[in-house]
Amino acid sequence: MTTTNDQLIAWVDDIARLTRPAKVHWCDGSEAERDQLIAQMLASGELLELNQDTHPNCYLHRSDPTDVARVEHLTYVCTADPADVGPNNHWMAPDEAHQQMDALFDGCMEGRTLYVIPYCMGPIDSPYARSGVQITDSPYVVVNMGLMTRMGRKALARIERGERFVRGLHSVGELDPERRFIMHFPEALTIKSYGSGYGGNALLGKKCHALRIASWQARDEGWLAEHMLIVGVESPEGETHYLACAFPSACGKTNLAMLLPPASHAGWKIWTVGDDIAWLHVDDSGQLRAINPEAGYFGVVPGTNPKTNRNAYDMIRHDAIFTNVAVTEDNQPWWEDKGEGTPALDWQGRPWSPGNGKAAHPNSRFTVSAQQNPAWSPRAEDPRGVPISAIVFGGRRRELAPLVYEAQDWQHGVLVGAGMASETTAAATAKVGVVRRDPMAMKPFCGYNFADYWAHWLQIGERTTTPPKVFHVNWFRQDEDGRYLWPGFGENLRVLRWIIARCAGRIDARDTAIGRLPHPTDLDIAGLDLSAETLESLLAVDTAGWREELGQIGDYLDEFGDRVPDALHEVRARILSRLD
Ligand code: GTP
Ligand code: SPV
Ligand code: MN
Repeated sequence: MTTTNDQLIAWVDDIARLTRPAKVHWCDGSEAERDQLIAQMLASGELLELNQDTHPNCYLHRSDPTDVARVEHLTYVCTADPADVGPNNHWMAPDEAHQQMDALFDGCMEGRTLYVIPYCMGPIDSPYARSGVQITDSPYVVVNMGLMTRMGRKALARIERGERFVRGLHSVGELDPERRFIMHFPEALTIKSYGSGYGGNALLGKKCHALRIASWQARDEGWLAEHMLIVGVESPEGETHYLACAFPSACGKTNLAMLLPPASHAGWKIWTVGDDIAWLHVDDSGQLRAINPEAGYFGVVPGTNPKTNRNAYDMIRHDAIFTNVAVTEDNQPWWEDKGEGTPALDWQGRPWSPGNGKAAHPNSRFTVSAQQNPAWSPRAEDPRGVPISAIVFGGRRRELAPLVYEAQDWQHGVLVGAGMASETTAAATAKVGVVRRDPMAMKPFCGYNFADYWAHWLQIGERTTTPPKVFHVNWFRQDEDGRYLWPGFGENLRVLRWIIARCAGRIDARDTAIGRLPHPTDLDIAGLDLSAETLESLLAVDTAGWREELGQIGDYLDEFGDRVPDALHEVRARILSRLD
């Protein structure tokens, strides 16, 4: 297989000349191709077979121990004007960046195969979908891209019809952290990634294309590319509302997107449209709609068990790739809070010993096709996407942020998003558990200046007939002993019900300085082991704490100077005066 697209041929030739592979393989996305790659990786040891009786077609990949998560300090956006990327990104001049990267790529594929992966982000026949081609020397990346995107012949056909495509060049290189960089050139629709084989660093369709490059394109073209799950909530009466929810990495998107209603909620159904990325457009009638650009899940494994997420637990029992989990004596995958079994070998393949830390890496992941999700929405392939009733922001906050509150209006909602903060997690290689600002959960992913991004959000609201309501949730409040106050997981449906009742105008709310909160009697907590005092503290507004928080949000906005839209300063002043 090759292509009729001359530009694509010329680019692949250029890259082959630079990287000097032994072979070039054009990926067609077929099952035969995938089976051949898996066989090849089993032979080379890049994949290990898991217990095929308990976990048919499941494999384990152990990544290099220095290469286990995204590397934000090595991730750059390279544009002509540094002001365009803002203080939220690392910047390098494009010429310098290309020079530095091309020196790394020089001859790096000698003796290896160069794979050409045409892929499509979004339903293949959607006007909102976008194309890309990734070049890589990693068969693991090829197989993962096959699960995560619409990959191969059909994607190439779109490009051959003349559609522009994002060019992603990737090599695992020497997996040397000193020779590792993830560079984006949004003005040239180009990505160059060297020295990592892990997740968002290496599966370029995901964070590099569908967020960093796409957010830049979306600003120019009038849409949004967001770090959001998309979920449909169907009531027993058969009414479905779709919510788009932005939570930072490892803060519960996959879990909420495929939530299993608890026994107390017979008749309720949850439909997953997406679990990590949403592309949002205002349609001709002024309605906000969302598609999921991805076709699979690259999800956090630890914590997945029949009680927290039965759907995910069942989904990853067959045809899944595990990265950096432990294994049991009989070669089943194992992870912390799996709820059964004991580890024999840890994620690095060493005999397990508690002295060596966790058995599974905290950022160990599964890759599966979305079609394996029992809650996969029939609307997930709808080329026009689904209509969005509400935007929900959320973070991991031990204190302060209540269980749920509603913004006063769209402008306030944009401030709530811009002021988001969350504790850092193992999804990136930095200290875990530190509260940091993570606007719209996009701190690591917005490909341009946050100030311009907030202005763009304000404009999107103006283009809708009625902007969706905006909410903020926090499943992670803790008591002094570090115990979670809210049960979370399936029980989060109780909060979604309140959100939907608000969207449908069926329920009243308690107006406070920071926004609208549920009257305690309006949140259905029947059957939960939750005292009145705990509920009260989950729904309390700590005035002094919020005054301090809004002060910090003000300082944060000031880091972005006079590009910050006035409206955000005005709303902040309004909230502050309400707190006095
Ligand atoms: P990325 O894929 O990194 O973008 O993460 P995500 O937002 O999809 O996070 P995910 O759903 O995978 O959850 C991450 C971790 O949070 C897992 O260990 C979950 O078990 C845990 N978690 C998810 N939802 C809840 C919840 O409602 N309460 C509590 N306490 N933990 C949760
Ligand atoms: C995240 O870190 O938000 C992820 C995992 O979803 S990765 O694909 O590695 O970015
Ligand atoms: Mn993510």
